[in-house]
Amino acid sequence: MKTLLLTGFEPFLDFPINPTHQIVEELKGKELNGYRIEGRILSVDYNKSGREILEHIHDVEPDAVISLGLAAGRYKMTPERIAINCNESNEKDNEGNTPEGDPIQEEGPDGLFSTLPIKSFVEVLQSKGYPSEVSNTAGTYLCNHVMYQALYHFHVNHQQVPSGFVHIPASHELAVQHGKLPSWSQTDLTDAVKLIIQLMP
Ligand code: PCA
Repeated sequence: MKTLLLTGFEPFLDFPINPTHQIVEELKGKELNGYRIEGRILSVDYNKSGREILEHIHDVEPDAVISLGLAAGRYKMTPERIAINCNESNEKDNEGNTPEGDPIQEEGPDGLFSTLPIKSFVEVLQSKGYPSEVSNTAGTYLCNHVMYQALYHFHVNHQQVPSGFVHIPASHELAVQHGKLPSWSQTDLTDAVKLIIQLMP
């Protein structure tokens, strides 16, 4: 059986919970579409999260990687098209880092495209009534960082492992605690991720 590495993140900034954590907890160990799901939670730390995802790739030897991140304020499920070679944030990560446009990989290309079937993800989600569109920017915070690190790893090692990132909206639970966010039910968030896993080659 093939293996899918599914990653989420710990809470960060003023978001007391991260719904990606719950999705990963729910799906880890399950078998879907011929994949056994290995779930891992990443730190929100520019100095750690890239190393963590590479360690998980090394340990799990996945046939595919889907990373999930919270995009609080977005109301659609948004597969990301591209990761850029840049760390920048005015807002602190969980260790207080605020990089100012440093490259993620000194020798890396400016951008690396997702190798997930992002158009098919959007089509299937929309066909089931879930708001979804391709996003053309993953920002320059930890989600972009992790997406770039995984894609760069497969790029330099010439490995054809589908890999990429999907940003998700807040859950109702998070929205109530936070006070000002569009949200989906946690069940819908998890079901939407199951739908995209069903499309993995
Ligand atoms: N979302 C952040 C980092 C962690 C997360 O879940 C981001 O969009 O970069």
